[in-house]
Amino acid sequence: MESFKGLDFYNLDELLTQEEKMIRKTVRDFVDKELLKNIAENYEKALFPKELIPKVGALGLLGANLKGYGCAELGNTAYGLILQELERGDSGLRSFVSVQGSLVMYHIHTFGSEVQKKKWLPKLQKGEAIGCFGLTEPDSGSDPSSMKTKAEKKGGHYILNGSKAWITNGTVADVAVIWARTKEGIRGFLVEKGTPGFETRDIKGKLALRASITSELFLSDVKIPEENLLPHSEGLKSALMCLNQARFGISWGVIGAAEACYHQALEYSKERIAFKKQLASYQIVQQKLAWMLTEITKAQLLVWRLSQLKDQGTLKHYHISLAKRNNCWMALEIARMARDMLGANGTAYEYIVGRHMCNLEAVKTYEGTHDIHTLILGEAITGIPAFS
Ligand code: TGC
Ligand code: FAD
Repeated sequence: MESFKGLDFYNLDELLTQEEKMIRKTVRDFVDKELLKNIAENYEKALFPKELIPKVGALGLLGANLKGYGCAELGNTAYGLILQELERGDSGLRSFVSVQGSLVMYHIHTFGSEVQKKKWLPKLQKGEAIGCFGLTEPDSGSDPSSMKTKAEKKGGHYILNGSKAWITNGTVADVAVIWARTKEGIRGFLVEKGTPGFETRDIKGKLALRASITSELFLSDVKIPEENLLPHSEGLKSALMCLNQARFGISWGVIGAAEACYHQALEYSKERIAFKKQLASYQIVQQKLAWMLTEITKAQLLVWRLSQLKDQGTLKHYHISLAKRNNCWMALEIARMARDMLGANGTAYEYIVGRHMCNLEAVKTYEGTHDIHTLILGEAITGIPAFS
């Protein structure tokens, strides 16, 4: 089959700078050479390709849209294109880069002290340290405001008790951002690997994101110095601000997975013969391809505008919800349709569509489910919150 050339039905490349196109090409080549060669096997064996971490660090992909501390200081379109190309390969590596950059580094960058920034950001940027972001708990995902994890101030320390579930990178993280309830409200803390009372365990048997590490975190009388409180994090709002960054990246990223599925479905239907003719010659198949192309093009236009709004500082969280909700739905529907168009072959690891389809089920759920983003939009439209 032909190698991937991108999908640009509306000549949107005309809106990109030379630098943005060069960055996209660099990441596209990296994904082709380094990620795709082993991803089917990694997925089957449920292995995250850890060996790629120093490479994504060296390419400047971690925290790429942040300023200072060794970060690449790229614009938001370039950052989006990076995530798009990574997710064309697999949502797992894109998740790693999203969590490290948008949830952990952004969090320390925005709410941390200068000491915390100098200690962690350069190492996280190079991939020499790994971070995770612990918001979800076994009994609360969509509703993080009912978290049970507590942090009690005792002298110059905080004592943390509780647990977190479904945390990307949990068992390999050198530093965990832990959200916990204090007398003053919900705050973010840095808990370092090896701190007594802090244990992690991988979640096994996942159907989705198998080439990604997902873990449980357990905190039992974990004593951390008060300097590990993120001094500028204030309430759940600070956590939600981190989610905005990751949701923005996911809105871009899933377009890559959708493009990969479209490309494979198109190539397959041109080669596969049924009833003595190419599949691509049948009207039902062409209708499916036309629908896919239309939805991908609409999604590309959404994120292009989203990046403009982010660059000019006028982006609102409900703008991001519209794109996260639409683009995850679009990518998942395209992956399901492409899987179907490949018949039985679509269920095999040799083809990419089944893997993307399973991944996208999780991507639609994390960072706010489809329903939660519907409710966020409902509140933006009516002014009436309908979460509870
Ligand atoms: P609510 O009372 O609505 O809001 C509390 C305060 O925060 C403000 N706010 C936001 N601010 C910035 N960004 C946002 N997205 C915001 N959403 C709300 C809000 O205006 C209010 O401010 P103020 O000044 O009045 O205090 O809070 P709520 O408890 O009712 O919850 C709202 C809800 C349901 C939308 C929110 O909790 C939510 O988004 N839930 C979904 C949880 C979620 O997305 N979890 C993701 C965990 S991390 C993850 O999944 C990583 S996956 C790995 C990867 O990224 O690859
Ligand atoms: P629930 O909140 O229990 O929702 C179950 C169903 O109920 C959903 O369909 C939901 O839409 C619906 N629902 C909930 N509330 C309402 C309502 N008010 N009205 C109507 N319907 C409603 N979390 C982190 O903190 N850090 C991570 O790094 C992280 N990584 C993840 C990696 C993976 C692979 C996965 C699968 C999840 C990860 N998560 C992470 C957790 C993720 O954010 C949550 O799974 C997600 O927020 C949904 O929460 P839940 O699973 O508890 O579902």
